[in-house]
Amino acid sequence: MTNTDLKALELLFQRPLEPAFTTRDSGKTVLELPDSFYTDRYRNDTEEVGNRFSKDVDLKIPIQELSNVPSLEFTKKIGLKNQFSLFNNRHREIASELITLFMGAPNLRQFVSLCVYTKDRVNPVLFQYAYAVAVAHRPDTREVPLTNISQIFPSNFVEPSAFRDARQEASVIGESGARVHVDIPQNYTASDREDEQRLAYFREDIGVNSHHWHWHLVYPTTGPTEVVNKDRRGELFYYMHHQILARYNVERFCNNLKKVQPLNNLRVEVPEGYFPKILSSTNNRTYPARVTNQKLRDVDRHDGRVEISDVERWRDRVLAAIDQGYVEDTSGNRIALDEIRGIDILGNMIEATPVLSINYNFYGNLHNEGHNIISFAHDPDYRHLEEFGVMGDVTTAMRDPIFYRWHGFIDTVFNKFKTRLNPYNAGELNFDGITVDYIEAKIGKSNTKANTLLTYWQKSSADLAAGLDFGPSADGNIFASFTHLQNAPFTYTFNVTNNGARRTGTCRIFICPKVDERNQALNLEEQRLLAIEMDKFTVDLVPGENTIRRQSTESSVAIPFERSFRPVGADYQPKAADELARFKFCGCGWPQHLLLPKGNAQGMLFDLFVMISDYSQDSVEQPKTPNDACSTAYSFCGLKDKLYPDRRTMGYPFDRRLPNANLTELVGAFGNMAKTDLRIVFNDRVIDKA
Ligand SMILES: [Cu+2]
Repeated sequence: MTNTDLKALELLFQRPLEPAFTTRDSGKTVLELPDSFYTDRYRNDTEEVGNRFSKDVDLKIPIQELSNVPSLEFTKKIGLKNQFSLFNNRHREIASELITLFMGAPNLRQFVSLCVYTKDRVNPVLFQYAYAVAVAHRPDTREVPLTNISQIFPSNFVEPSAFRDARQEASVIGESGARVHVDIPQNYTASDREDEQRLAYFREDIGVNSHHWHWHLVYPTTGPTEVVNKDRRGELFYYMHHQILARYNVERFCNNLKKVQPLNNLRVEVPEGYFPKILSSTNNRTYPARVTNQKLRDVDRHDGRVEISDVERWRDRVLAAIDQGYVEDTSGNRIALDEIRGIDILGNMIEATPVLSINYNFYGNLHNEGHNIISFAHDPDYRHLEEFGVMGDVTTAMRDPIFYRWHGFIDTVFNKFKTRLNPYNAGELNFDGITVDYIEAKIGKSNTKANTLLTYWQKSSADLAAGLDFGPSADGNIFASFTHLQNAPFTYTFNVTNNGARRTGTCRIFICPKVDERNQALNLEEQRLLAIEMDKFTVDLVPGENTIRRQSTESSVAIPFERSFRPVGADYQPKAADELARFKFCGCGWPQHLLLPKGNAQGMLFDLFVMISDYSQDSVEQPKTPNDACSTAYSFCGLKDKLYPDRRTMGYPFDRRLPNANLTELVGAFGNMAKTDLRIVFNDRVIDKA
């Protein structure tokens, strides 16, 4: 791939609402379109328009004619100014067709041409989604980094009044080259009268929401089979969302709130209201709010229909299948829900993906349609001409407290299945001859106490200019500062004795809360369901003593802040291949700054748990596809073009019941496990990022 191709692909992520012929990259680069590419609006002035935008540019990228001009009629059901939703069946089908079209472009140049041609003719959010999915999955765009969604559509992520300030500042500062810093306030969606507001820092975090978008981009529910049918996709749907719920519930304990109440009854009023305040880029309106005590109703709109009774029927069929221990496919064959494949079948069936569900007509579309019913609660029959609320959009759904109630319900369904399986037995848990003798977690500085970890507020800034359709001609100058939770980096140290020959183990680190919001001790079953995965990695164990050290920043679940907000624009121009690899960041992964729960001022108590399992039972024979530099957060996101790199079911050993009465007995019974008390202390100070 040449740098020009790379550049063209990168430019398509910028300024999503402006026509393709306008300059990008701080006015330095322009795409030169064939006349036939101009939409009707500009067709008569192609020369004038073309000249105007190519005057002072450094780089003109000529775009090839299309060998095959596609009909885009099928996209017209989503208007250019409509909201686009991955939960909407019709939207998903259109997206799937567009992805198929993009995947089918015969070569890279034609792919670029096709995307440039399509960009100004379809809904901009639909385009960005289908384009990103294609870039993430085409073999010839492997090297192209995906731009973080918060940089493409910043208004979906931050308080809109900040943009007014930015616009003003930008016009004053103009082209002086100075950086505009805009402060994004915390706590703008509700006051402290609303208890749920205590979790706003988590729900409205930019990293959390962009992770969620990215996950659903890597794991779409519809599209060409090679894009949808990924190894253990359904299981990962369960596990990634299960971990989000565990983290959210623990975060609630830290803030003196009880666990989320699963939304298992759609017929009663929903006490949690939510007023998002953020703007949709496509129609410049705020996302609709949901008032306190809103009743959910059947949805009957031109863009979708679903009855609450549909969802209830699917729910009952899914639960019946779990109770019976098997599902029925479309020919009536019974397929057992066993320990290995059962969870994967259920994941694809409950989400649901029509491509992979074992019986889409019968088990329906439980999770997605729940999102729809909730997201249209304010205008279920379109009488007020309102679009969906934040629950209808994967970039914004996690902002709303009800997301966790709905997913809390979905999670209880999966947990019911897991609880029906036999508890793990000794043979499935032990690793003969391996003993973990000592474990600790310690903050880097030498004078700190072991097993006391620290969280605080940090003020960081991200460049959001690429997605802003206003401002000085110099992009890359608008920085938004926002305050988010942060943790002091720490190191795990484990001493392990190997009484056998040299071998490999998988080190699995979790933290489990010891008490709930009332300071009541949790039992093993409760701890198991709230266990937070912190890290997973392989270790080489020589005979005798081994000391294992691991940095918190190396975690297999998280990606660093810088990776969530990769710089875009003119300054970002990697050239050599190795440099490219270094820059090749991908946005799927839990944000590192939320790796630890907040804890509290007194120090919230956890069990730090480590287990070393037998790698010969864990390892997976991988296909010989090239390694992908960016996929470090594999626990939640898998590996690109590879199998999920751990043969055990996800969440092992906490995904099934355990044979002991409590965690102390479990660790006592198995030498390859150990635990220690861990305290997470929250320091209520804001520290500027250096
Ligand atoms: Cu999701």
